[in-house]
Amino acid sequence: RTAPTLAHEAYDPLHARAVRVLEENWTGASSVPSRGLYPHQWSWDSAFIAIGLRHVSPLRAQTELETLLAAQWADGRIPHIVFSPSVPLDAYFPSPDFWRSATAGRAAGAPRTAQTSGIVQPPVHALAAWLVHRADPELSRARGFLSRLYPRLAAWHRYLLHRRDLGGGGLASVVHPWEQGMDNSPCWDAPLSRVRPAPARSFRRADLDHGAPEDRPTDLDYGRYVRLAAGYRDRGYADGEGEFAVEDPAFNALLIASEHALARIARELGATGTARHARAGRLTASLVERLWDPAAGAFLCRDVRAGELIPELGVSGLVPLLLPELPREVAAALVRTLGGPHFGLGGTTLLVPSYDLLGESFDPHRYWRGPAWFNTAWLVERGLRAHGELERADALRESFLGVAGSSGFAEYVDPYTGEACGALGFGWTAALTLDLLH
Ligand code: 9YW
Repeated sequence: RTAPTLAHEAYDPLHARAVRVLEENWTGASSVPSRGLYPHQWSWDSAFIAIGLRHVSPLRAQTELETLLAAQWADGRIPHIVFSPSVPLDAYFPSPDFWRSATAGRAAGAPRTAQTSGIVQPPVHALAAWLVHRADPELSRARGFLSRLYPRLAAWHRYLLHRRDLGGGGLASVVHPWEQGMDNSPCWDAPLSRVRPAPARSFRRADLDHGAPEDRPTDLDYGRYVRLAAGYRDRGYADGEGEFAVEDPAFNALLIASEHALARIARELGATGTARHARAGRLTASLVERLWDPAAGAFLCRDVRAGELIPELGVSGLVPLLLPELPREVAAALVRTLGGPHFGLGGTTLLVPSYDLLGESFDPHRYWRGPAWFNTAWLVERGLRAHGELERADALRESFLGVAGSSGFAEYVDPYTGEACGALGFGWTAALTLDLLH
C-alpha cells in the first residue's frame, strides 16, 4: 500500500506552499501544529488542519480526525494533546509525566496506551468531520468514516453538555485557559488572579526554546496554568470542584456549530437529526441570554465562580457570528463591532485582532493579547458570509490569503502590519489558506 500524497496545484504558488507546510507537518497518521514548538497532536489544531487537508487528501483528513478520536477518554472527553511517543519528554512542557493520564485519569477513563493531556480544547471536531465527509462522500462512505466517528462525537458533546455545565445554565465551562485555546487572553486575567501560582523553579518552559519571550505568556501566567492543571490532575480529572470555571462564547459557539453538524451527520446516517438541531437552537438561546452584552456589542465571558460577566473584549466574543440562527440585531451589532474602533477590521487592522485595540492590556505581539490569528479570522469570515456580509467576507478572505503568504504561514501576526510572530509553517494557517483558496 503506498502512502497517499497530496495533490499539488502548480498554477497557484500560495496553494503549493501551503500544501508543502502540511506535508512537512504530517507525521504518518496525524499532523503537528508546528515542527519545533508543538511536536505532538493538538485537538482543535487537528480539526482545522483536517478542514484544509480535505482539499488535497480526503484520506489524510479523515485519518487526522480518526487518530485524534482514538485517544478519546471513556467519559467522552477528547484530550487537548495526544503525545507522540517518539518525541523526547523535554521537547514540550507540560509533558506526559506531568499529566500522567493513564494513572491520574483512570477513573475518568483515559486510554491505557496513548498518553494524553487531561484537559480539552474547543469542539470543532463534528464540524470538521462533516466538512471532511462532504469533500469526498464516496470515500467517506466506503470507509465508514462517519458511522465510526458518530458515536464518539456524540459522547464528546454529551460530556461537554453534562459534566461541563458548571454554571447550570446549559452552556459548557472551560476549567483552564488552555482549554479555550486562547491561553493568555486578558479575559482570563480576573479569574486567574485568584489562582496561587506554582513556583517558577518547579517547572521548565520548553516553549521559550522556540519562541521569543515577549511574544509568549509570562512566567507568572505559566505558574498559574501549572497550578490549575496540577490541581485538576490531582482530583483525578473530576469536574466540578476547580477554582477556575468560565463560560466562553467561542467555545460554546463552536459547540453549537458542531451540534448542527452532528445533526447533519445523523441524517446522512439515516436518522432525522431533528433533536440535535433543536438542542443547538436551545443552546443558541442560552448563549445569547447568558453571554450577550448589548452595550459592548459583543459576547463576553462569564466567570462562573464569581457569578459575573468579565468586562474584556476578545475575539472570542465575535466568533458566535458563525451561527446563522443568531438574532438579526445581535449579528448586526457584531458586524458593527468588528469594523469599529475596538477591532478595526476594514480600517486600521489587516485581520481580526485577538483582543480589543483600545483595551488596557492590548499588546500587538503578545500571543492572545492582541495579535491576529488565522483560525479566528477563518471563523469570522464564515460568519460574515453566513449573515450575507459578502463584501466584508471577501475583503477578509483577501487579507487572510495575503498575510498568510507574506508571513510564511505564521502562527499569529501583528494585526496592524501583518508581521510574523511565533512559529512559522504553522499547520492551521496553511490548512485554512487552502480552504479559502478552494
Ligand atoms: C501552548 C497548538 C496550541 C493551540 C493553542 C495555542 C497554543 C499551547 O498552541 O497553546 O503551549 O501554549 O494557544 O490554541 O492549540 O497550536
